[in-house]
Amino acid sequence: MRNYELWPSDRPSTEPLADGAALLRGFASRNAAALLDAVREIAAIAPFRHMITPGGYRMSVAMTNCGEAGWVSDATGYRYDSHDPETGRPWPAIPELFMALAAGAAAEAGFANFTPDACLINRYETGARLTLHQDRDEQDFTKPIVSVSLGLPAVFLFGGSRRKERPRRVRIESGDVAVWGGPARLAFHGIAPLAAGFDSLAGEYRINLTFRKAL
Ligand code: MD3
Ligand code: FE
Repeated sequence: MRNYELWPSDRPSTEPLADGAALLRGFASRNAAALLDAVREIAAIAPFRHMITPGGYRMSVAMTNCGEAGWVSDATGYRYDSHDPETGRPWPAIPELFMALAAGAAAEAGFANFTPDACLINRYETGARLTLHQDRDEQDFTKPIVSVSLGLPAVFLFGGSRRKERPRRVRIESGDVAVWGGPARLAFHGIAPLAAGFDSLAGEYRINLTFRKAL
């Protein structure tokens, strides 16, 4: 994997989303091309696949991982696994550029020394969506989750700690980074069905990186 320099944002702006959650608009925009190059290198080793939910549904979002632990779903449930079940090989390492970006964004939002060991990579095509859920397969909920949006824009659904609370809708664009920690760490969230479009770097896709401390 070639090494890329982390470029600082050219238009820093932080929007508070909720207690513990911040949206860093454009935080990753100058690194988008390098991040997408790295995603292609990862996917050459651990290909994108549509996982099956424990309920037996094929997810519309295609996924892969890098890091010591990768998030997987199959008929037996959700888990973090050190190996890719499709290839039997360990997940590729998290590139230095990813680590620097995740730690930098977390620090900007008030979470010092964030060292993720898992990076789930989601690929959305037209119509793909993620229904409201909580991320609770990780060991330590005091650590934040950092998410990086690349490619086509999307509508992020951000609810409360109970599923019945009606979610807010926030439009997110390529280069936007969100940090979810503290009281927001277990908030329900999802992605509305992706609208068709074309992005000069990612083509017909939206790519999302979520950095987690899973182990
Ligand atoms: C809010 N991914 O992979 S990232 C996921 O854009 C996931 O692909 C979405 O939800 C995506 O699990 C949204 C934003 C996100 C991630 C974790 C959160 C929002 C969160 C944890 C708590 C609250
Ligand atoms: Fe999630």
